[in-house]
Amino acid sequence: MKNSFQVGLLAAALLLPVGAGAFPGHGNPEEMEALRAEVFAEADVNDDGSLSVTEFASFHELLRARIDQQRFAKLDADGSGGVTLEELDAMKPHRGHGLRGGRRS
Ligand SMILES: [Ca+2]
Repeated sequence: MKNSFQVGLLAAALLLPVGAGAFPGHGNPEEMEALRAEVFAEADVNDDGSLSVTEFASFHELLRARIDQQRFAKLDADGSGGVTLEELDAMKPHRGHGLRGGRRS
């Protein structure tokens, strides 16, 4: 019982840093805020200042697409239009502010 609980905690802990690293805007709240406002305006098709259920769904899709675009651009260090394994690896060390950063071996 205890073991499966601990394994569950470990699994959750291992997933956290990856999840945080998935959103480049996390390091810059102002950038993220600006992006959100921009995407909100884009998703608000009838321009009434609020999102309908349909607009809300498209807001999420648009936001995700924009975040993916930004993330890709940051990963593609040489601007080749493709991300290599080395470029992916290069992003890792500076993001390690999770559990790994606290426990050095
Ligand atoms: Ca609207």
